[in-house]
Amino acid sequence: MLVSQIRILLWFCLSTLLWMENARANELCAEEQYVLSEFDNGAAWEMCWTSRERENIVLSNVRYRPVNGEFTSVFSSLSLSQLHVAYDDNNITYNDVTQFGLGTFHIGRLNEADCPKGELLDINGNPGICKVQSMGDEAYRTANGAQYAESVSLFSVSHVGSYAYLITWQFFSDGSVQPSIGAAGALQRASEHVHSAHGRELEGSPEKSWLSHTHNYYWRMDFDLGDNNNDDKLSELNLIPDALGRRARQTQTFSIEAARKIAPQQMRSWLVTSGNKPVEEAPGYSIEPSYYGHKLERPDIEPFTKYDLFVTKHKDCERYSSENNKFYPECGSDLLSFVNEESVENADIVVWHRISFHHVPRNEDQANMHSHWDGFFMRARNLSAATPGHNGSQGDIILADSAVNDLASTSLAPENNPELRNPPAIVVGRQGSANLSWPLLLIFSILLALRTVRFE
Ligand SMILES: [Cu+2]
Repeated sequence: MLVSQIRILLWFCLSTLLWMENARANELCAEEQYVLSEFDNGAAWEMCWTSRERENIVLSNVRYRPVNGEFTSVFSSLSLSQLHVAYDDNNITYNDVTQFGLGTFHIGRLNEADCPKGELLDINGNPGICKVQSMGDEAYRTANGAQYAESVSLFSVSHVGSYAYLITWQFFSDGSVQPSIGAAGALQRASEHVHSAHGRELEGSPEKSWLSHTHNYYWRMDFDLGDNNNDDKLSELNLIPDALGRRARQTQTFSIEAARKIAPQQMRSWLVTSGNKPVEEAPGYSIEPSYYGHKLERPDIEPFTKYDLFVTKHKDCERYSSENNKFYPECGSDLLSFVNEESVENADIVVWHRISFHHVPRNEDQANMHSHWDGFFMRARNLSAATPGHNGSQGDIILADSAVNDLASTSLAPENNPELRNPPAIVVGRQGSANLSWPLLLIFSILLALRTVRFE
């Protein structure tokens, strides 16, 4: 009798906890579009996804939970805002997102072999997204062992013409984010001019030349760091060399909309920060153009191609980096027209970034092209006071037991090294939720035990 009463009580608790977990998902989006990934170091990402006809995957309500912290907003939305492909003969320019779209029937149907160790998510009833949590490569190594760069990736494949684009968003346990795109499929265009300087004649493909072209990938990041949507800032970091071989750091914060160029000579990067603290101290992200070997500039034809990074004041009708007015005639045509001196102070800002890949066809591109990966990093900056997860207790997990004993009297021991002692996570804002995993596990265990009792 007592056992059945306990069981009813526990089922009630279990239902309540499950309801609370679902309520958490529903707070942000429908359960089937909600993604939560928790990592060994205690950090986590949560977000919602949707598939649009033009952009395909759009992520929204993207939040990070630092080690020892609570969930806090990072982006209100992330999307690919254009796939601009300019051919070297300038006979044609594709704007794949607005011309064809990456969603609906362009979405590749994935199978388990496409998503090893991952989970397939359905887009309108078909498996179209692979979500995979990965140990990744080494994040860092100490004298006694390695910690791996845990991450969660979402990718989807869009077939446009002969190309297949593997569009990927990767979120790391240290709070960093890496958008990337793999260009695969097959070559698209050939010219009948066999010796064209704009292309190459390939083995087994006589009397034509396959044309060189530039893939310009444009990402749109609507940053919303912390609770306040209107206190994010974009700053540019330049390191200016002098005749004595030194470099001085210069930081400029933009007060109005701006269009900027990648400048490797000045080690240029950009910082997105939140709140009123000085830029150097404020929590945020550093945008690093890691793959900038090529760059398309056609100022006479498409002036917006002169620039690589833009900051604009958020507008719903500014969604595509080019051909925007095809769908939103009330707004500008391209990124450069969005930059029209509006203030970005105390405003919701959107950051746009372009990476170019110039593709000279190779014999090896036929019949199937290997994926050529391009992307960039948004690295967590000032989100944690020290290496995330490498605090005293986590150190014990990383290090073997014997190693911990060996270290007890050295400066590497957590108690002797202030940097290793519980570095407090800096929380950008508060959008907390209780971690319900433990109570759920406990109740499940007791219920299981009671089941066993009954069957005996
Ligand atoms: Cu190509």
